[in-house]
Amino acid sequence: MSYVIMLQRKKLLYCITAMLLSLPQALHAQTVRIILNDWASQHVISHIYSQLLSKVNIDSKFVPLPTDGQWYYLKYNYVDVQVEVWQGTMEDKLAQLIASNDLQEAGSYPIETREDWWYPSYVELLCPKLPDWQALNDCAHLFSKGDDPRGVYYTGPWEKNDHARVRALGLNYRIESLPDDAALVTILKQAYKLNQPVLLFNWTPNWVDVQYQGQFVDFPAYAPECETKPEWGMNKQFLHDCGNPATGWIKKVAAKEFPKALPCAFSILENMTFNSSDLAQFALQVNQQSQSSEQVSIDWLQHNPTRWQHWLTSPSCDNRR
Ligand code: TMO
Repeated sequence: MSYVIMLQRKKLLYCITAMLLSLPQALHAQTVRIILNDWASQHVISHIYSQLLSKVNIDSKFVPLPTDGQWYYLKYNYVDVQVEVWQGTMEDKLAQLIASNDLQEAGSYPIETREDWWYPSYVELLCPKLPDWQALNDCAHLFSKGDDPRGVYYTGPWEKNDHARVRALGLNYRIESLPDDAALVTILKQAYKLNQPVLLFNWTPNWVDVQYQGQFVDFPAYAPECETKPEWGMNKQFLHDCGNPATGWIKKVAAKEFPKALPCAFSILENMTFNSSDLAQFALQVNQQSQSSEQVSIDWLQHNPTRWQHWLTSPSCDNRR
């Protein structure tokens, strides 16, 4: 008998300890932690979301994280939201966390994306068989630098499979990884000014759509098996003998607990939507016109009340405005 009582006491003690331990967590949960990655439109939308939250009296803060590192933080609830998850660069990890029920999707934007190797149109005068990827090796010298005869492909911190693709497709290229979109912008602008061949990671929608003419390289068409079954595709030994999806999605995601913890904030995330020209315009203002992403977000909210006002009107936000 006394043994049972002791057990129950112990249980109670555990309960109280657990409650005390989770208290800071619960208080903390009121501030929405928004992930900032490393390209312009993602920054602008993060700022817009933060300001929408402030209109319903919800605090938020930004947590800078690389795309690769963000999944751990989302899974363990150290951050709440990522507003721009692109298929071409982030599908693998996203799919894993959805499959293990560790992440909450919050809808897609009505946007068709592409993220892949890209060159300005004037390069085709020197390498007319482009955009076919099989032209790349014959034209490697156009993109080489210094004594190394291999072509150079510039990319950012996002794309994970380039080395594997270079190997699987036998490309005579080396990869230079740059820290963020601004570094890629510098390379592209410089080459464009001098009409020099350049091969770099680009995506659409982006400011480049509005300012420059260019093409994505056509690699063998993407299929999910290309990344999971070595025997798929032209190289029977290696994965990644294909391009990125030619029409990819962009999704919004949240930590698993977020919808329950802050239903109003989650409903705003779900309602918030942007189209291709919005994203291209955001990138243009930041990457080309040197405006801060915060300023771009303030301007957008000022000029587009009819777009966002109804994003704040879900019943879960009723007592907040
Ligand atoms: C994820 N990104 C837009 C940089 O390709």
